[in-house]
Amino acid sequence: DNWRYAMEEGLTDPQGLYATKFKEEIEANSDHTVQIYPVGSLGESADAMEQAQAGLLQFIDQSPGFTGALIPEAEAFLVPYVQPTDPEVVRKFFKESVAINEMFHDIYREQGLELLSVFPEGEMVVTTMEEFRTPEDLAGMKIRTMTSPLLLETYTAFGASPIAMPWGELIGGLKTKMVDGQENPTIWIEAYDLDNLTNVMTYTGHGQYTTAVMANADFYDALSDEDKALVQSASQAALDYILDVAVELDATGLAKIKETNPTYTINRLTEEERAPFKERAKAVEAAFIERAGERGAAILEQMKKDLVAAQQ
Ligand code: 6CS
Repeated sequence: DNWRYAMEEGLTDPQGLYATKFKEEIEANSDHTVQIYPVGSLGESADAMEQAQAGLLQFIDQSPGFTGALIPEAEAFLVPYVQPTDPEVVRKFFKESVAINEMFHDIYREQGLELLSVFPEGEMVVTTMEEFRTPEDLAGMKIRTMTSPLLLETYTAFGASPIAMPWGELIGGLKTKMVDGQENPTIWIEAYDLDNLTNVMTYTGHGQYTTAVMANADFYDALSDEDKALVQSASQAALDYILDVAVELDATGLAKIKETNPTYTINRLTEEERAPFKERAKAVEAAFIERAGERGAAILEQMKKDLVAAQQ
C-alpha cells in the first residue's frame, strides 16, 4: 500500500529527517511505500490533523504546541521550566521517560491516534525586536505562539501580549509588524530566517520544542501483526536516528546564525534573571492542571521524576 505521511516541516528539518528515515525503513523492509507531505502542502497543522483523524492520512507529525488545543494533557510538554535543555539530559529523557513512552499512549488513542514517537528539536528561544531581561521589559511586546492555549497563558504570565497563529501566518505577521516576536528552536529560526526579521534572540531556558509522530488508530489496528511490527521498528529506528541528531541541533543552528548574521544580538538570561520567569511559571502550571485534570497532573509529576532520573 501507499501510506500518506504529513508533517509540519520541510525535508531537511528535524521532522523531515525523522520522516525520511521512517520511509526508508518501511520501504526497505516491505512492499509498502510512504509519501511524505511537507509543511504547507496539506494546509496548516490543524488541517492536517483533521485529515489524519479522518483517516485520509495514515501518519502525521504534529507538535504539542498545536495538539494541545485538542489534547489538554499534551500541554505538559509546554509547561515552562519543566523540559530539559542540556543536550545529554534531553537525549536520555526522551528515550527513557515513563510519561512519554507509557502514559501518553492511551490519551492520544482517545483522539483516534496511535502515538509512535516523541522527540525534541531544541531549546525554545525567543526572538524580539527589543532586548528583554525581565518580565517588565516584555510589557507590550506582541509575541506569536503556536495555537495551544497554554502558550498564550505562558506569555501572558511572562508579561508579554501573546497572539496565537498557525505557522503559515508568522513570517507575514513579523513583516507587517502584527507581531514583534516569536519563540522557536534555534535550528528553525536559522532555517526560516526568523533572525533576519528580528533584532534579538534570547535564551530563557523555559522550554524544549517537542514534536510527536502518530498513526491513524483505525488504520494501525487494521494492520497485520507483521505490519504493526514494521511500523514500530521503523519508528524506533527513526527515533534513535533523530535523537542522535537532535542533541547537535542547537549548536548547529547557533553557529550558522553567528556566521550569517554577525550583528544579531544573542542573549542568555542568567539564573538570577530567570528567577522571576520561573516564579511566574507556577501560575501557568496551575492553568495546565486546571484544564488537563488529575490525569494531566499525574503526567506532569511523572515527567518531573523522569527528568530527575535523566539527570543522574
Ligand atoms: O512555529 C511553528 O509553528 C513551527 N515551528 C517548528 C519548529 N516546527 C513546525 C511548526 O509549525
